[in-house]
Amino acid sequence: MPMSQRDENREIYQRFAGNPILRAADFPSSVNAVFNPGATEVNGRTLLLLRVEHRSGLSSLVVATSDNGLTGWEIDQTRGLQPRSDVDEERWGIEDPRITRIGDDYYVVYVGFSAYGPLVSLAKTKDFEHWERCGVLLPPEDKDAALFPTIFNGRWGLIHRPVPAMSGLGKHMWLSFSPDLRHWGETRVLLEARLGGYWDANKIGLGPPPILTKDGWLLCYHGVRETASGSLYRLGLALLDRDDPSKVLARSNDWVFGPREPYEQSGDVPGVVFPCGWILRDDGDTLHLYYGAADSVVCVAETSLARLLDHLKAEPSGLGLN
Ligand code: BMA
Repeated sequence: MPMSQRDENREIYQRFAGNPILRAADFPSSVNAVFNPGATEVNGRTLLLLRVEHRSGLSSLVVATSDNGLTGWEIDQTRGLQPRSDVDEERWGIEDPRITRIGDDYYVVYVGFSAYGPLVSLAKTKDFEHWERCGVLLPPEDKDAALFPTIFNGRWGLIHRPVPAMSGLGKHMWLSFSPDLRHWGETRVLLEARLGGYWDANKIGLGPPPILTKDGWLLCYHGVRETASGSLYRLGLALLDRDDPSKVLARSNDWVFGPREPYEQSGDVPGVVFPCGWILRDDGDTLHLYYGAADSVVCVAETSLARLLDHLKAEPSGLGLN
């Protein structure tokens, strides 16, 4: 894809020169912002499930599609998911969808902004027009959740990020399992936020759903650094065991993607790159990462799966693969 002029070879992700690919002005109606999309493929086209923040401040999810995943986006406001205003669980909107495809079914795990704080909910669809709501999976405060596309010994796996009462000790990524997508248990910490001066100290959360690779489950996660001028959201990588995803095989020491361009540095929340979806293309190596920039617009960056795995293997974290 045509890259941004400023992307040098040492960068693992190459930004698309046409970023942002979608913004509020692209909507026929007046909306505040469009960001943090889930991503998948439907009938050979790229489909983004956009978080659209209305001028009320509340968000809903709207479909946009494109033939090549980069240009020619068509927004379809008849498809997507609206919050249920008649229930407490979605009182203040729905946000940040992560899409996991299993066969012809798309499982969308999203954040419900409930009357009691953010929680994790699930809805199922085949066409992003007709939906089966599966209800709340985990109570507040919890978010940044996605399903694995595989069943582990008869159990579904879900990565999520609860905020416990003693969250001063760190907001970590957790893993839970369920036999039926309703009852969740076997809950344990999966990846801890680091401490001190690290880029991912104190608060981390999953980005897009895990991708299965020859070396295990690849994770992209965000780390939040608090600075004098606000929070900086940057991305790191981790790798989990294919059969037992509670085993962390590798984790990047350094962040691999962070806010840099003007559209990432200025907006409603400056200094944020926040991906909820990525798509591995048919060559098995090209990976498109779809992310919200500055909580205002939607962007895409490209990388190579092999390059991400090589990066993880070369990390000095002591968790390297052999
Ligand atoms: C997180 C989520 C995201 C948002 C990010 C930066 O907590 O709420 O939706 O993009 O903060 O504001």
